[in-house]
Amino acid sequence: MQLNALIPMPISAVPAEGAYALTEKSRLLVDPGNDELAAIGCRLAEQLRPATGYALPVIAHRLVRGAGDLLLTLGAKDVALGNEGYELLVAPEYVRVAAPSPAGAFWGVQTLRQLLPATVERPEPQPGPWTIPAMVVRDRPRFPWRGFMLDVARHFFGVEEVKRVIDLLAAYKMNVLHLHLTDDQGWRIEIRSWPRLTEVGGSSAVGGGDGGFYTQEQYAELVAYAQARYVTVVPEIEMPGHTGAALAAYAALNADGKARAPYAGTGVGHSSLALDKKITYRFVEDVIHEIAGLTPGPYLHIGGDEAFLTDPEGYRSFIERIQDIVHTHGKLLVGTEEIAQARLLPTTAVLHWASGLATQAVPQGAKVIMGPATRAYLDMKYDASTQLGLDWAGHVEVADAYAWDPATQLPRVGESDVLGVEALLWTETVCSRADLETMALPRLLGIAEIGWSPAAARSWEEYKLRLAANGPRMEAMGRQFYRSPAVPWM
Ligand code: TNX
Repeated sequence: MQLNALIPMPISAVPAEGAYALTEKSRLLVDPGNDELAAIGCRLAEQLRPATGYALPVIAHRLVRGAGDLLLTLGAKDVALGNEGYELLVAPEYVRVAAPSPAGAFWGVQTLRQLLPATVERPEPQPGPWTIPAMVVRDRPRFPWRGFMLDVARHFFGVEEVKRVIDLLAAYKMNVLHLHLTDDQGWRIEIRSWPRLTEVGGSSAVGGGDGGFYTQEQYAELVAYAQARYVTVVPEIEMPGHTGAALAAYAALNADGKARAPYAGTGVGHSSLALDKKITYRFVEDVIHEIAGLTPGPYLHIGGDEAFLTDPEGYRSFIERIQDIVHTHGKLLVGTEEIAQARLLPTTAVLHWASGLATQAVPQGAKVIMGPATRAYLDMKYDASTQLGLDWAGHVEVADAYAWDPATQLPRVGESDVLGVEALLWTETVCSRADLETMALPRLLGIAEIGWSPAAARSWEEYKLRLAANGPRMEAMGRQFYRSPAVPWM
């Protein structure tokens, strides 16, 4: 029963005799001497305590296990599990999550959570019982990049809201949060050497709202929160287009030396950094320097799309120059597929969203992240009756977001050229938590599965039943979601 509700579907799950029960005597036993594993155990205990009401002590000790105990161990030496794989043994007497790495153990714990009744996600005591049918799960992801982009520039989302997003990503084994931090309508991250970026650029939003921004302390808190959940934050500072907020903050960045007015509309392609001004490169250097310092992860994203005000040659040399700056700061570049028109380093990755330009990245050795707008843009309306959202890429029903494969999207971009998948939520029409969740859910779960589960095992007819079974779980987590008529919700 619960096995049929897992998302993403594991590579293999073999049922066995009997069932495990979590009880008030259960303890969480973790390998001694490993703080990271102990932290994963503590987080699991925190998640299970409210609904179960059990004490669930976390004990870093190789104790003889007792009935009902949960074990987390890095004892799995199986190289086939890779960096993020795990083995989950559910026996009548105990449960053991074994992985070669803490990340794998963390993903194994997420599977374990989903095997418990959905009510375990509720914030207040529930009757239980907390049983799981015995089984052995062996699992690992298909792609290393399983991403979600949140546009905090068009409408701002504060620290608590983004933490809720991180919780959601982690629950479905997504491991990249790409934050679109700057655009025409807003600049959302404090840059100490250029304070007007947030003083001026932070105070606008689509529709003329209040805006907002993260101080560097707040941003660091978000990054740490994500890191503790094995989610890498990829910051995006968009350039050379989509720079209206910076151009409003600093007159000198404009080609004509005049500050632009703050922009609250939803048009695109009408702003550009001045590619032939020296100050532009000092600005980019300073910003990348500060952002790199806030980023433990390997990637910095520079956007690069819809740079309609630049000529092709100027655009190419600008991107190459920025790529060098990012590289000099010890980071790897990510951009939209337009940057593949420039000379790319083989460590660079490009996002495919709406053209075939990503194919030009592959002969250069660069990798492709698949986020086709017709499948993975969570700001597209589900159908004609959807209140929020846009429709320039068509309607994206829940089945459309699920029934596609990253390795067959573009000619000459095959499995080994693909770094992973990304679901993107642009927020021109998305203002609140409810808006965010009803556009992201349930389509995000489909993209999570595409990034994790083998293609051969996937079919919409089977998936929609698991998705239906996930309805009560999303509800128990306090999430809003779109009840597509194509899904037989329970
Ligand atoms: C295109 S996707 C854009 C965004 C918009 C989005 C709306 C991309 C790289 N550029 O600036 O917000 O469409 O769907």
